[in-house]
Formats: sequence, structure tokens, C-alpha cells
Amino acid sequence: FRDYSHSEISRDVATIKNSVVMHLTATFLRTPASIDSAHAYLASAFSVRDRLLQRWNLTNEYHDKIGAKRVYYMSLEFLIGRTFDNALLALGLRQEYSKVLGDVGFCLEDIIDEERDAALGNGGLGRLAACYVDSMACSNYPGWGYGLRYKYGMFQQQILNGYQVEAPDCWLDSPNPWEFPRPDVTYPVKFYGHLVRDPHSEHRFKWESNVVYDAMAFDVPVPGYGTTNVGNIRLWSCKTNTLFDLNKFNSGDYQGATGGQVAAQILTDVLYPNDNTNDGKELRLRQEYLFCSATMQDILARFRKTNRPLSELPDLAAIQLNDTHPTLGVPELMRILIDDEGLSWDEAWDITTRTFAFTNHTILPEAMEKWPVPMLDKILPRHMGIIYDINLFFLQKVEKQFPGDRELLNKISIIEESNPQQVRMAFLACVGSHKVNGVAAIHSDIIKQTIFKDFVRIQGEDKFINKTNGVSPRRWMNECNPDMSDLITEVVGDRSWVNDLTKVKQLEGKLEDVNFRERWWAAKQKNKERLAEYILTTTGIKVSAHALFDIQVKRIHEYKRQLMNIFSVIYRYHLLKQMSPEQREQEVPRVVIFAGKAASGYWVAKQVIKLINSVAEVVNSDEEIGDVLKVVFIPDYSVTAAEVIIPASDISQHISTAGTEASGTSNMKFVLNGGIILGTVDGANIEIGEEIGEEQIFFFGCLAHEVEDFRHYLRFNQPKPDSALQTAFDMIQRNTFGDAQLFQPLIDAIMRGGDVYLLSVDFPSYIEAHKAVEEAYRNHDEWVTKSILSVARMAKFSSDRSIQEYAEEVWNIEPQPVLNCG
Ligand code: 26W
Repeated sequence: FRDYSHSEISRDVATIKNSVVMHLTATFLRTPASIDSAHAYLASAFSVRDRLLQRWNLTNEYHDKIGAKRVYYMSLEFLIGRTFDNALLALGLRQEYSKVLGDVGFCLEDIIDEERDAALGNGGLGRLAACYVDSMACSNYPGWGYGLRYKYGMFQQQILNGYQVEAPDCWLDSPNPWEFPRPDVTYPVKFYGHLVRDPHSEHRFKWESNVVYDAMAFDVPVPGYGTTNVGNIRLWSCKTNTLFDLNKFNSGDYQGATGGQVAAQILTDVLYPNDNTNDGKELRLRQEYLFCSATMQDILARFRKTNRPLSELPDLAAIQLNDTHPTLGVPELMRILIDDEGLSWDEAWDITTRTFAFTNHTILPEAMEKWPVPMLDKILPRHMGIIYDINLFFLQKVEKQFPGDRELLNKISIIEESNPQQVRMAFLACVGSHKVNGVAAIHSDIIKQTIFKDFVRIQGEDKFINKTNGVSPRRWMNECNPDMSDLITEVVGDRSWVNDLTKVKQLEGKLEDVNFRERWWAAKQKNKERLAEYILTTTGIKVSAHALFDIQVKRIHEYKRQLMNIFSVIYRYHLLKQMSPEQREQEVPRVVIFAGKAASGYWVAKQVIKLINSVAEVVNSDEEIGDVLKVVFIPDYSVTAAEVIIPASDISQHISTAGTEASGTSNMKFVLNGGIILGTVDGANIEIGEEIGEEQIFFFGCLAHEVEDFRHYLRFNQPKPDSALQTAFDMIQRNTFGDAQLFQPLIDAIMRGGDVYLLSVDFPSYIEAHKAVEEAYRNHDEWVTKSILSVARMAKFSSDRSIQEYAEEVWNIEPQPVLNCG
């Protein structure tokens, strides 16, 4: 066996320089005179990648050698962001590269800015997947992510005339140093066709089709911080060259010859930009299946190399379903085990359910994936048959358990008896898994009382658990907030807190240290100045870094209530206009910052963006108001933008209607960077409050258990907006922010549409909470105390904690650090 001690990599600056120069000249054909920063980035990144590749190989070879059980995190989304800086920090080579780049006339910060985000995700769910593979790598868990390599990631958002306009995200236009193509790892994936029954076996079929696509692997290394372990995200891309029709080409039909290529390519061309809405498109279903089939074939290919019987698959592989999007993995594994491997139904079902576990991330009804039976039957006839059988056997079991309860059977059936019938993917995922979890305590409770209520009764309490989300301290503290991180390092004595966040507790000992407190605040101030600069370059708006920074950044969605936020801004503007200049002087100056994308087909969300920009235009150009109030919509929110925005917050808003935000993860990021939350009693806000203490968080609004009654009331009664909310409506309707007609539908949703998200209910307490924030902010000392205390008590929200819980309670895997590596 290999001596794993050789995985130590060179820190020698001259050696690094050689490798960078080698890539500049040999990979990119640059002469010393023709180096631009784009190529300086590429050459540096390729030299880092060489180092990662060594470790990647050693890690995987080692895990194979010891026969480690692996977890496979299946997700249609990985919102990775940039990798270069992250890799430099993980390898401990940041200073060395800074020196090398400095020697050839470049500044590392500028070079870092050359990298484009890998934006293969929409929002929370995709970013969570990226944090989780980071934590697996850092904690030495043998685990891989599996996903799709979209040619176009999350669209780029431009703001034109106040409206969102989408532009394609051509992130692969220049070479991507952070992927390794694996042409040798390619699997065929079938669609359509027909079934031939096996005369000798009840459950076995032959599925014949000549519509076959090839899925090819690309590996994205995930550098572990402070360990030689390197994780992996394997992304599938549709390969097209095998679909070239030579016969058509030879007969002169050039277009027809490549027709297959075009059709195939489309499957991994573009990320669906929906967050929390299921649009039921056939192309999406085909994407999901391509993903699931390639992944299951790959996992089984790896397993077969161990020569162990298939019954032992659950001892070597755990598969986590990141929401329902990868649920076709369940019938796909069943198909392979029964049709290809010849196992009986019962053997296959036992293996499958012991392998899969499922995480639910949302309870919004419009987000629930359902596929029409006729569509599934046409595209995946074999899987439709397997799903029918899974459902049949499940219902038979339930019928035995609860004889004669027809209503129960109807409620829990995987097939919904609508017209047409639909497959309920959440039920399929639940039945096919041994564990089901929500992503924050309140959310896990809610799913047990709502969508999975009957399943808890049938399958037992123990199957339904909670795994509160977390975020990576590497990216969301150490990388994005260097000054605060240096301070923490000083207190802890070294940087080990980055992999063991419980150590930040030691900050509490520094509460009385005046000098420390000043430096803590100076770090925040510097981050605010950095954001002010970013706002100026992205929007042209000049804001004062001495104002209170009040930030709401996330996908634009009615349940997240950006509308309530902008209504409160309008009300504030109204109040300021009523004041004398002397009175205004006394106010806490505030910059209200928004960012976030609306799904391209989500009209209401897009109108909210327009309203925010219209308000910003009026307020920001009002000379009477000046710096007392500024409103900013930062375009094109992304992981990289978040890394600038989040460390700069004084207050951040997480104000979903109680019970609607499953967890939230940016709430954690803001607090980990010394910001204070203004939020509802929802998602992970609740647990954050429990950890840091209620004095450190501003809660408002109705509670989750009250929502149903309010909604019921508002279905039959007109809402009664308080005078503050009414004032905001009036100002809009008086055309203060342009044509009122544009925004009337937003008001109508409240006044005539039943106010589903309870803006009228929560508005008074929201305004009160804002007042409390302002009062607290005036007391600077108290504010700094809150900030330090919060960070000190946030250890729970490291994704390392989440991953450890999954590893121990769901996956049954153990850390396997590569040996002899210090
Ligand atoms: C099929 C369309 C679709 C696409 C994405 C439906 C649902 C989704 C995601 C599940 C939406 C999502 O990102 N949910 C968020 O997941 C985060 C990670 O667990 C949570 O922190 C957020 O509260 C939740 O909204």
C-alpha cells in the first residue's frame, strides 16, 4: 500500500512560483508580457488544483482500502460559490500565493475577484448542500455529494428601470480549474420505450428503449480545512457525441444528424430557477431521472468492486435525499436490484429502505413535487410500475394495521386520486427511507403534525427526527470576515476554532476588555465600509458606513415578506417627512439594504423588486432626508455577494410568517458575524434565540400555532390595517413612488386576497420591534455586548455539528482521516 505520509504538499514559495509559471506558459500560452489578471488567476488556480488532486486521490484510495462506509448526499443543487480563496485557506497557502502573485505584479484580492461563482443552486437548499460537503471533508467523513453540472447556473439578475431582468449565467465560458472531467465514468440512461415481462419471475421486467443518453462525471474537489482529506462533488453532464447520427449525416441531413445531440444536451443545460414552486415540467423530470440513474449506477459500480453481496449495500453506503428532487433514486435502485441483479422484491426493498434517508426542506404546498401519472408512465414506464407496487404493498400493510380505514388509505396513498392521478414524491421518499428529518426543531415538529402526521402513526415516532441546519465556519466566518476571525484566533490562541466552533465560547471572557471591544467594533466598521464601497460600485448609491445597516437578503418570496419590510420603510419615510430638521437630526441614520432574486415566472415577487427600487429612487434623491434614510437594492445576489454583505450587518431581517420558513441559514451566518436579528418566531430563529439569549435577538409577530386561526378569520373578514400600514398604502396610492397601478395588486393581495402571509396582523408588532432595535442601537456599549455574546454562543450552528448528528444518527458512518498525515 501507498505511504500516506507523502500527501504533505510543498509550501516552498519558489516551488509554488514554478508551478504557476508552468501553467501560465504551458497551459495558457502566456509570455511574461501577456499575463493579465484573468490568466494569473487561472494559472494560480490550476497549480492549487494540482495539489488538491494528489490529496483527492489519496483520500479516495484510502477510503477504498479500508472499506469505509460512505455517505452520498444527493442534491439537484450545489451552490458552491468561489473555490480559490477557500482552497488557499484550507491548504494554508494563502500567504505563499500572495507572495508569488505579488512578485509578478498582482494583488491576491484582485486575482480572487477573477473567479466566477459556481452557482448551481437557487438558495438555502443548495447552499446547505455545499456547506455539508465542506463539513464532511473537514471532519474526515467519507462522503461525496452527487449533483448535476448545469451549463447555465442561477441566472444573473440585472435591474433595468427598477425591474428584474434575467441574463444567462455562462459560467463555463472560460476554463474551470475546479473540475476534473471523467470521460471514463460514463453511464447510459434510458427514457421512454416499453416493457417485456420476464416469464419466470413475477416482478422482473426487461425495459427496452432506444432513447439512451450518456451521463458523464465531472469531479469537483472539496478541500478540507486543517486536514489532508479532500471531499468530492460528482456532477453529471449529458454527453452528446454518441448521439451523432452518421447515417443521416452521410445522406446529407446535417441538421438531423445533430438533432439527437441537441436534445440530449438540453438535459443538463440549465438549472431550474424555481425556489419553492413546483412547475411540473417534463424537462425537469427528465433531469431528475438522468441524475438519479447515473448516481445509482455509479454507487453500485463502486460497491461491486468490493465483491460483497448486495445485501450488504447498506453497510457500505448511506444515501441522503436532499428534499424530494432525487427521489427517483428509490425506484431506480429497486429496478436495478430486481431487473438487472435478479433479487426478489422483498430483498430489494429491504436494501433500498435501509440505504435511503430523506430530508424535507419546506412545507409550502406549492413547493410539493407531484408528477402526473401519465407523464411518468410515458417517460419512465418501468419506474411507474415499481411505484405502483411500492404503493400497493405499503397500502396492504396499512390496511392490515388499521383494518377498514379507507379514508386513511386515501390520505397516505403515494398516488393521489386526482384527474390526472399524481405521484406524491414526498410520500414516496418517506416510504422509501428509514429516517425522515426536518431542518429546524419547529419545522420537524410541524411536518410531524401536518404532511407526515399519518406516517408517524403508521411507521412510528422514531423514524421522524430533527437535524437543525448549520453553516460552514470556514466560508462564513474565517474567509468572509478576516478581521473578526483574527480577533477570535487571538482569544482562542490559534485558529482551531474554525474546525471546532465550541471554542468561540471563550469570547465571553473578553466582554469587559475595553480594548478588545473597540477592536471588535472596528472590525465591524471595516466590513461596513467594504459594503458601502460595494454598494457604490454596484448601484452608484453613496451610503454612510456610520448609519445602521439593516439588511434583508434572500430569495424574493411572499412568505419571506420583503413586502412588509418595504412597507415599513415607506412608513419610516412618512414619519421623517413629518419631522422638523432638528427632529430628524436626532434619528438613528439607517441604510435599508435588500438583495435577492425572484423566480423568472413569479410575477408578484418581481413587482416587489420594482416597488423596492421605486421607493429607493424617491427616498435616496430626497435632499431633506439625506443620510437619515437610504434604500438600496443590490443586484445579482450570490454567494460571493453574500460574503461581502453578511459581515457588514448591524441588523438583519428574517421575518417569514411564523411556521413558513423551515429553518433559514443566513440568519445563522449573520449572527456568526456579529450581527443582530430582527425576526419572527420561526425556523432556526427560535433555536438561535435559545442559544444566545433573548436579550440578543428582536422577536415580533404572531406564533406558528396562531397562524391558522388568523388565516381562517381573514378568509371571511376584511383585514384591518393599522394606521402605519394604512399610511404606507396611502402613499403608494397617491403615486408617491410612481404609477400606483403597478403596485395595487400587492395591496390587493392583502386587502382582497385574504392576506395569506398575515402582513396586516404582524405589522404593528413589527413597527414596535423596529423601535426597540433603534433604542438598543443608540446604546453603543450594550450593542457591542450583544454582538460579542451572540458570536460566543453560536457554536451549535456550525454545519460540523449538523453533519456529526447525521453521521451518528442517520448514516452510521465514522470519521476516517487519512493516516500518517499529522
Ligand atoms: C421543485 C421546486 C423546489 C425547488 C427548491 C421546491 C423546493 C425547493 C427548496 C426545498 C427550497 C429551499 O431552498 N428551501 C429552504 O431550505 C433551506 C435549507 O434547509 C432552509 O433553511 C429554508 O428555510 C428553506 O426555505
